[in-house]
Amino acid sequence: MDLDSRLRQAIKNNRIEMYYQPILDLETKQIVGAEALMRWEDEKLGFIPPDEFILLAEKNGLIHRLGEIAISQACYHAAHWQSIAPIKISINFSSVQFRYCDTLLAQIKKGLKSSGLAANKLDIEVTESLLFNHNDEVVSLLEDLRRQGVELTIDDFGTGYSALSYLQKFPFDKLKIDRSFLIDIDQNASNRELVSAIIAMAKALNIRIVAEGVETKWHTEYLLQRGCDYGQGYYFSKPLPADEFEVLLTHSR
Ligand code: G
Ligand code: G
Ligand code: G
Ligand code: MN
Ligand code: NA
Repeated sequence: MDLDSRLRQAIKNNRIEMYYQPILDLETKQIVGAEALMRWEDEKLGFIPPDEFILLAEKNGLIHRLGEIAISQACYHAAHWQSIAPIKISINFSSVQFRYCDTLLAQIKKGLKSSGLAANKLDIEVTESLLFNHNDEVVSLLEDLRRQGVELTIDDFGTGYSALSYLQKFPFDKLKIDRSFLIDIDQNASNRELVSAIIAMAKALNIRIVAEGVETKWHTEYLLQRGCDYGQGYYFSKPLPADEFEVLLTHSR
């Protein structure tokens, strides 16, 4: 069976599962959110890397169905976790999912409604590429969501065609610094200056900053000292299945 058919089967058999990676307030060290990350474990092939199957799904159209699964699972879990802590849930959306804005809006509304999750607990992560070739429909969808209280985050910041003008044109709440900038930051002075500059720029625009790929104590201290708001990475926790994330969240309180 080819990967395409396997993915169809996996969707049918509920083999697509969301994992959750905590996002911490760097100052208080409290978990303030979680990023939902999609996982597919094939019976024969094991875990298929998300980069691989999401690219495939973007090509064969299954991405819209995967998006629906991500929204419904993540909203369901996040609604349940509100009784433990008032955390936000971040969901990734690829630009292809914005090709059908009506469908996407309907999926998000349904996810919120059927889970009972408040819109202000939902955070939507999009990449710079969405804005590179944007159309008016995308802009009004983002504005519509934001009016309802949904947060917008620009993901993988600094890796795409960064036309900085969009940061002023679009109403982003947060900016996520791509983890590639942090990898060797303790030794690479130019990456260090880049991270510093990104944080300063976001602050000037009143956008909060998340650093991903936080792997060491050094990272957390550097980021905190530079005024970065939130951190996410293996230093705190890898992405976890919902039940394991729930244990972590419970014990962190
Ligand atoms: O854990 P990591 O290997 O999870 O994820 C690889 C990439 O796959 C991430 O950069 C992320 O953007 C993408 N990804 C993970 N989960 C989802 C999802 O639910 N929807 C979309 N569109 N992309 C996702
Ligand atoms: O999430 P992270 O970047 O750590 O994941 C790297 C790869 O390992 C991903 O492609 C993912 O599908 C897979 N993976 C994530 N969590 C687990 C896990 O708990 N067990 C196994 N075997 N693979 C995982
Ligand atoms: O959507 P996005 O590209 O931002 O997805 C985040 C990716 O980063 C996921 O693949 C996740 O497993 C991975 N990730 C999360 N924390 C770390 C980390 O500390 N180090 C590395 N190398 N990868 C991480
Ligand atoms: Mn992301
Ligand atoms: Na990223």
